[in-house]
Amino acid sequence: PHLIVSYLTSRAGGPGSGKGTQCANIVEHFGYTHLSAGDLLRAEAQSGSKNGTMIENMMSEGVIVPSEITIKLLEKAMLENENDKFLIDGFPRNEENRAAFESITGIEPEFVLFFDCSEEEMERRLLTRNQGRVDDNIDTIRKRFKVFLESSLDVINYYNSKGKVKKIDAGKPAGEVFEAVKAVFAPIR
Ligand code: UP5
Ligand code: MG
Repeated sequence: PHLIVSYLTSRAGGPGSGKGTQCANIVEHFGYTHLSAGDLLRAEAQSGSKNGTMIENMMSEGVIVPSEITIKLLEKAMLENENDKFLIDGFPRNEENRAAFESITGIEPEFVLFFDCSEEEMERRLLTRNQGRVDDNIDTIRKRFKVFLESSLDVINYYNSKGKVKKIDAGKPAGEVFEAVKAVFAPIR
């Protein structure tokens, strides 16, 4: 609607690959507004809205919440913000999410950051995060990995075929990962 997005980046790494961590760095250095689909859904679940319980249950099973709910939250957050540079974290998670978002909003990402990390390392990170997330237990973590491989990788493949994916080795310490991220953002600053 009344929104001009000059750069919309969406990021798609597996659970625990460091999306949230690197988004915080990108915001600080490059002036983007960070929109984590997972954080928006967690807030919606806690707000006691009519979909709250369903969202909470779906997240504790590691499954993908219906597109219309997530897209509405993302759209609202973009409209409420004056920035025109958004960093969308953890969305789209499947091809249906992607197609629905693009057709409803008319927005396509400038590029997609793919944080490539081994499952062993992601599992280690999630099990030691300790922030009380309903999905940071070994059973749900395994389900999240399965959903990522079965559904989310399709989105990476789609954007890769359009030449939009920037792959980052996310298995290194966070500071080194950010050096690689900076190299992607610096030219478009
Ligand atoms: N850490 C980070 N980087 C590190 C590094 N380089 N070396 C060592 N440690 C590192 O990091 C995870 C932990 O690792 C932290 O303790 C961090 O300090 C450390 P973080 O930056 O939080 O990783 P991130 O990739 O953001 O992990 P997250 O768990 O948030 O990823 P998910 O993709 O699982 O979570 P998200 O919140 O995006 O989604 C959760 C659920 O919401 C989904 O399973 C799904 O049910 C639902 N959802 C939808 O349905 N639709 C959506 O569109 C989005 C989510
Ligand atoms: Mg996150």
